[in-house]
Amino acid sequence: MEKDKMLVIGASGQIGIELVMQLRARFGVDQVVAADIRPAADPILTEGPYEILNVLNNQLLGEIIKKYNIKVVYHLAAMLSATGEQKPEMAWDLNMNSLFHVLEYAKKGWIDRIFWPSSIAVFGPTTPQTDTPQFTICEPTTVYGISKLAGERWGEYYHKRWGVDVRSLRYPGLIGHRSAPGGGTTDYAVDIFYKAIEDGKFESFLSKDSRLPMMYMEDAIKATIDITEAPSEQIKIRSAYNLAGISFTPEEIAAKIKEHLPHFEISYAPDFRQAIADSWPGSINDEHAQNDWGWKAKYDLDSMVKDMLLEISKKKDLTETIS
Ligand code: AKB
Repeated sequence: MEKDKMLVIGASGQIGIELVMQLRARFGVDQVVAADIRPAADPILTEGPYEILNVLNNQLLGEIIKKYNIKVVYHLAAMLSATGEQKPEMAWDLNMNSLFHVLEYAKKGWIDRIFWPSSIAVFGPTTPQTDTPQFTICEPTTVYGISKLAGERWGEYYHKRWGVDVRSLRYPGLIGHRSAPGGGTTDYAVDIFYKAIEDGKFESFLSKDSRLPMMYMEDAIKATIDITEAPSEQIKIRSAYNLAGISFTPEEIAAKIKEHLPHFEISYAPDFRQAIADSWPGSINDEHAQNDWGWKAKYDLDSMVKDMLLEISKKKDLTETIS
């Protein structure tokens, strides 16, 4: 039997690069087509098929789906929370219309399965802030959050009405060493590692006690592949699953980094992103993901910080600076 071919849209982004690598390692290099609006951000991406694709170009998307006989689409392209507030119309256009393109190809039967990420940005100031339940008040205040919430509703609608097999996770802030995030409110939690290693100091754009849900990239990739590969009947929620990893504040992560880099100093200069962070919960309850398809995060703050410092200093040939 021919194995399902996969397309990763947004392959040059923070999650895309790592997802393509993992999928190719598991299913074979030629099974996974990487696509992005820009040329490959990492040479590893062009070890297999790589296509330049603006996902708003619906015709080209269709041609790529046909050309490779794609059956599974991971649609990661989106404008995130901070950039979305600078360009609200563009964010809405990209985040919504690209999703419709993919949903429609599934409705027409060209593709069989879709993974599309939602985010903790669907929550807002009226959401319970601690151990946020799966089913709760969602009144997002950012255009990104509004687009993700609308996308969740549309995903569930396409599933119920036309049987489209769409699966989604509410990603927390994602932390990885292979590629930089772009335009998010949780990006500080990646930058802090580079600045700690390179400069010994970091200025946080969030206040010291802004607690946010985060996750190490290895866990996020595992969750993404696990939910997409799970038997359809296990996926009982077709909007998006809550997903929990590690919750911490800038002060707490700085203290952890200081255990390895004693001279590291953090300072705080909150900017417009503070209001976005303040509207999001501090921790997430993901028992539905645990019960339905067996989700469990592996990394805690200790192991994530150790791994990030080690991997970044290896890249920079600075391993001896980490204790
Ligand atoms: C962002 O900060 O916008 C993203 C997210 C939480 O979805 N990382």
